[in-house]
Amino acid sequence: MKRIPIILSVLLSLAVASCGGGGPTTTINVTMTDFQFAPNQFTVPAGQEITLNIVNTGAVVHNFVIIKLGNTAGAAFEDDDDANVYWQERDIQPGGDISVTFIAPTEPGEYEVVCRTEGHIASGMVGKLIVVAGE
Ligand SMILES: [Cu+2]
Repeated sequence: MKRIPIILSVLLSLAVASCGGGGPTTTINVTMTDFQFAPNQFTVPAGQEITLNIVNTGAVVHNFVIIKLGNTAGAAFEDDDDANVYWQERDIQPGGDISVTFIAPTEPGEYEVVCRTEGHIASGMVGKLIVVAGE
């Protein structure tokens, strides 16, 4: 009778170990359209180098701008938002694709991602970078 709890605990630990999918990734693939990021939510491990692969399938220039934790660009990216930029890749041309790297913030939390081209936030070019603590 004492074996049942042992078997259960083995099964439970196997189940926990297999739940790795959907976790943080060090590679982000994002497609920019007029006017969206697809996908628009990215989960990355804190402090790690992240490879960002961007394709712009839209007809206009787009940008990938990460806003510092606790800040927001609001309804429009203005000059005074520059001070709140954590990292950015600017002027990805229509039809263009690039691969760049950046270091994820060390502080876990939800960071706003926007396109700073005038009018694009209002048109829906916002996303979320979710930074999770490393293990
Ligand atoms: Cu844009």
